[in-house]
Amino acid sequence: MSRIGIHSFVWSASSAQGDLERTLANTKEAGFDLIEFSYLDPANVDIGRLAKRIAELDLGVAISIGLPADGDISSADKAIAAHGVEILKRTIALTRDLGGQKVAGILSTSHGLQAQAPTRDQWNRSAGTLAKVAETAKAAGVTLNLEIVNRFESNLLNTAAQGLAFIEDIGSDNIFLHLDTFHMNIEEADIGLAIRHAADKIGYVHIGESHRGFLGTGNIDFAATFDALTAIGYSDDLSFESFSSEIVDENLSKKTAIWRNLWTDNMELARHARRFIAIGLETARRKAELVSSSHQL
Ligand SMILES: [Mn+2]
Repeated sequence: MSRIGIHSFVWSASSAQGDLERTLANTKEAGFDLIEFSYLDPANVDIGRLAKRIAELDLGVAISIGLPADGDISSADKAIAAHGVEILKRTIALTRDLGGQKVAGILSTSHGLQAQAPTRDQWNRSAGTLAKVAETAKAAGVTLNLEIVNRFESNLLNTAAQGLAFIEDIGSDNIFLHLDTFHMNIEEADIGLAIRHAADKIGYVHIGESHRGFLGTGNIDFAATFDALTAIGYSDDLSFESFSSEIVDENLSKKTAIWRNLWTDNMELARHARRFIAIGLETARRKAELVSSSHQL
């Protein structure tokens, strides 16, 4: 059974201890199994206490980031690339210290609109670096899950097939794909077919609507998405991701172009998403049972 998670920015973009603990309480109250902290800045956080609270609430935890322009591991600038490695290593350690097993997000390049086409050198530099970072992650009991995002947010990996080729080049068994329905809806020929194609390399999934608001109120074919996840036997984590101008993170809100207020009541949004994903998965399972049942007399 997949754990159903929620992106922390549904609740708050703050890294203050009180806000983080409220985020955990809200996550539990809305019925989720896992919290995905994004850009968690540990400067003013008692990590031991936060880890204890996560364990007490019986929640899973994952951390997602997008590398910044001055920490792009695909850069030819050695100082920039080294800064990226430092960020990745810090994120791995933080994930481990919170009791988590997954680092997700845009890890192969910087997050944001690029003015240049990608190059083979850029690909090779990123792959070579990730091969080493994957070993650090493995020693910490953490996997790296590369989020495949649309063309406006990265120039290197925009489809699951590109991600598979990239992982093959890296040659590590500790790197997986982090797929996201919002991005897949823009770039993939077919979300369901792409999920089936990537099958056993999928380590993390974001469930987000085409406008990033309430699930089912946009144009994403969630029935096909849940059917494909069921068909490949996906039992790993699925997290709901939604953004509104209601919760603003200076960095991420701009990079992801969150200009509209798509919701104001985050508890209502979260409870709806939890039900939507659970019913979607259950419906897919029931359909799969029906089509495989011979109903022999
Ligand atoms: Mn995402």
